[in-house]
Amino acid sequence: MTTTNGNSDTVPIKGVPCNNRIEALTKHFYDEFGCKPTYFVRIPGRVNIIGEHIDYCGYPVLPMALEQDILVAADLTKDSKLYLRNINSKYEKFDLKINPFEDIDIKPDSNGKPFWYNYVLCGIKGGLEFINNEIIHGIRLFVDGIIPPASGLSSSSALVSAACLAFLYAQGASLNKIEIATLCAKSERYIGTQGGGMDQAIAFLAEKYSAQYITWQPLKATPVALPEEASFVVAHSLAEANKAATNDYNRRVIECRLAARILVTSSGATANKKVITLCQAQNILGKTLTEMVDLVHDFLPKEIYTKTEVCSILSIDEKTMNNLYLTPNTSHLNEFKLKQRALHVFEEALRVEDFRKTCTQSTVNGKTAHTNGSNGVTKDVSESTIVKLGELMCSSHDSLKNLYECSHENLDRLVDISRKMNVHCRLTGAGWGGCVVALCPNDRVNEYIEMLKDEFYVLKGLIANSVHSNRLTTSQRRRLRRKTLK
Ligand code: ADP
Ligand code: NG1
Ligand code: MG
Repeated sequence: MTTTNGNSDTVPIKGVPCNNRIEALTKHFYDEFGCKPTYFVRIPGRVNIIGEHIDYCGYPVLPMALEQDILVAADLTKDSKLYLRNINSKYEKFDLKINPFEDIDIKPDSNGKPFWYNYVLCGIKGGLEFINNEIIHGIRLFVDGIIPPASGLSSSSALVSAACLAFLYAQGASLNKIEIATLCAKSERYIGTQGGGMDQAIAFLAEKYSAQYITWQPLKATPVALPEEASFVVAHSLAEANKAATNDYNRRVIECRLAARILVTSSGATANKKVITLCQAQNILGKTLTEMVDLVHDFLPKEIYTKTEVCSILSIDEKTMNNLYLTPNTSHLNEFKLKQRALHVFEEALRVEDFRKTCTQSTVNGKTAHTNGSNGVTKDVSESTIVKLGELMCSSHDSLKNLYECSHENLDRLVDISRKMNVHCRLTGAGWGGCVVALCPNDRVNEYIEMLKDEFYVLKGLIANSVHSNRLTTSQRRRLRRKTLK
């Protein structure tokens, strides 16, 4: 967070650059509200390296923060109103009287797509609950976001978290990083998706030059050293997917809940809580992750389970199933893929452990790795380590594509193109569009990026400059011409 002096000059705060964006935002703020912002909030996006769709099942994940962020200029008001503006004119302005005695209603548009300001309202609603509705100040917020939206890099959580933090700062509330990360995870669920908390955790607990191994209950982040010889390249598939606009995400969440309950019930065990995660099921049964994979084959052998079948296995009626396990946007579903989802979760959790162990092992092929800095942020690792990490990322993508069915043809295309260059990548974030993250040896990064431009972005019509089209083969050039003519 950074503050200004309330006059025309922006005062640089330690660790926060007084850059062009802060200056531009200050000017926009002044032009709109006739006063300078008194503080700024900055929340990063994230890239998840491995551990996809397992945070809400209680398993550890391995994300790191990105430079791209949501930056918000803010000021207090004497009324209890929210005045919300966005530097990007496609996001319309929004004002709201915050009445502490009335619930903030967060409704999507008539097509079920959330309004952009709903994410801000989620943060404020969560903040209000934290202060027991004892609002002292209203706020003016001006948002400048540069995380590609709906792309699996967590623009939504950065926006929710920035709003929640800005609001709580205005109320003089005090809470630590773990508390605010937990509060923001809860707040974002008001948008309708039952997220696991990874995005908000890394938003507040990230450290420079390091990924974080995030564990749950209690929430904890442990820095993980990444190979110095390789870079993580994030590439956009050019397909966007707004997670709260469909029930794809919640469908996976509830399939995992049902699978967890059936595994426990079918094993003859009991669970105190009605809704349990797959990780809780594992703990109740006292099994290893590999044994859980075997249990899935034993107790969830079918490709598809109907609602009637699930009710019969759990000895409950449909109403109980709807109320206990399903969400408003999944209660009409009649078919569930339980085996596939549970297999992905247990195997992905195994991959996270393998990935982390490979990164943190101190001796690689007889060669002692060295660490740099107190938390061991950089290391020497051999080529075989990078190959091993790449293979884990590759298996993760295959599982997300085939078992979890959350990929997209453009993401698969990027993965296939990368494989040709022996670079491994996987979709990152929730999927159905968005980005891939690739692990590429440093000395091949430029070549890799050029290859992605030639083989993907030029053919998709995003770049068609002569430098790149000159490098195309005749058939590629023909395809591009056909595409351009369409
Ligand atoms: P992501 O993978 O980026 O988190 P989501 O589908 O969860 O994608 O959320 C994307 C939504 O967040 C956008 O459709 C938009 O409503 C909101 N959003 C993201 N960035 C901004 C921004 N800079 N300004 C306003 N709204 C934003
Ligand atoms: P994105 O793609 O950023 O919306 C979502 C969830 C995460 C996690 C990943 C999949 C939210 C806010 N975020 O991320 O918790 O489940 O998908 O690993 O729901
Ligand atoms: Mg999101």
